Amino acid sequence: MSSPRITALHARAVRAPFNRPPVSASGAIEAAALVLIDLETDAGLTGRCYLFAFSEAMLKATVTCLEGLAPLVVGQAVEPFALDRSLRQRFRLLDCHGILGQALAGLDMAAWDIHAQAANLPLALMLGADARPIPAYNSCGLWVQAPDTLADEATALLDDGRFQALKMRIGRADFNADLAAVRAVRERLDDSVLLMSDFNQSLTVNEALARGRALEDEGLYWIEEPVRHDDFDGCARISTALSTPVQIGENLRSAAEMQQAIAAHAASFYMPDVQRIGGVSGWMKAATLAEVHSLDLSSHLFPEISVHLLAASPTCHWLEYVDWANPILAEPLVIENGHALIPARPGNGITWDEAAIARYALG
Ligand code: SMN
Ligand code: MG
Repeated sequence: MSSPRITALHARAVRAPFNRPPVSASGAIEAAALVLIDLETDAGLTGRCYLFAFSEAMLKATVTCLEGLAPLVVGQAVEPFALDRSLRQRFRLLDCHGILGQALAGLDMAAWDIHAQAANLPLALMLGADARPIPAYNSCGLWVQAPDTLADEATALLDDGRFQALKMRIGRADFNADLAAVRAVRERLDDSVLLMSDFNQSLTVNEALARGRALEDEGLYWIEEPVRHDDFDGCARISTALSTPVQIGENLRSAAEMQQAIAAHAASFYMPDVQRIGGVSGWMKAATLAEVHSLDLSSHLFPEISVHLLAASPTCHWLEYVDWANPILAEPLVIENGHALIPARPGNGITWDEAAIARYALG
C-alpha cells in the first residue's frame, strides 16, 4: 500500500475565548491564540491539529512560518518519522527551536493524523497501544487569583468531569498568600484528591528551597517548574532537598534535551508538551527515554493528542486536561470519571467546528 502524498497545507489563526483565563506567576493570557493546521492529501484524507501560539503577537509569524514550509512538504509521502527527519535535516544549519520547531511539530502531528486515518485506526492504536481511558487532572482554573475564590472553584473543577485531581498555580510575590491559597484548596478537597502545583519558573533556587520546605506538609502531589526551565542543576538541588516530587518538561525541546535533564537528575516527574518536544515523533522518543529511566510521564496541554500519546507511553502518569480548544472543536475530548477517553474515530480525532472558527478567525 503506498502512502498518501501531501497536496496542500492550510494554516489559520483564531482567537478563542477562555472559560477561566490563565493568570500564572509568569503572566496572564487573555485568549487562546491558536493556529489550525489542515494537511491535505491525494488520498482524500486531511490531517488536522492545532498549535498554541501562547500570545496573539506570535499568531501571524506562526502562520507565515507554516506557509513558508508548504513547498517543502507538498508532494511528499506521509511517512511521519521519515518526513520529520528530512524536514529537520533541512534546517540543521539554522536550528529547529522557537516558532520553526512548533511549526515542524504541527506538521508532524498532522502527518500522524493522516497516517492513522489511512490505516483506519485511532492514533493510539496506530502507535501500538490499547484505547484505555487515561487518568486526567483538571488544569482549567485555580490561577494566581484571590485565595478566597479558590475553594469554590476547586469544587466546580472537580464536579465538571468527576475529576480526582486538580492543578493550582502558585508563585505569588507574598509567600503567605500562596500558603493561604494552598490551604484554602486543600481544606476543601477529600484526602484522596491529588493537588498538583505549578510555580511557572518564577523563583530563584534559594526561594524555591525555602518555599518548597514550607510547603512540604501541605499535601501537594508535585511542585512544577519552580525555577527557570533550563536550570537543570538548580532543579536537581531542589528535587534532592524536597520530599515533594519536582515536575518539569513542558519546555523541553527534544528528547536529547530531556536526556540532559535526566542526566542532571533535574526532576522526579516529566511532562513534555507535544508542540515543544517535536510532535508525535518527538514524543515517542521521549516516551522511550522515560521508560528506560523508569520515570513517570505526564503531558502538557494538547489533551486531544496527548491522550493517544500517553496510552502509548509505557510509564503513563497524568494527562493535563484543559478545555482551551473546545470552542473550535466539533467533537471535544470526553472526560468521564476523571479519565480522558480515546475517541473511536480514525486518526487523532480532531474535527473542526467551522461555524465557530469563522466567528473567532483572525486576519
Ligand atoms: C501553563 C501553561 C500554559 C499557560 C499558562 C500556564 C502551565 C501548565 O505551565 O503547566 O499548565
Ligand atoms: Mg506548567
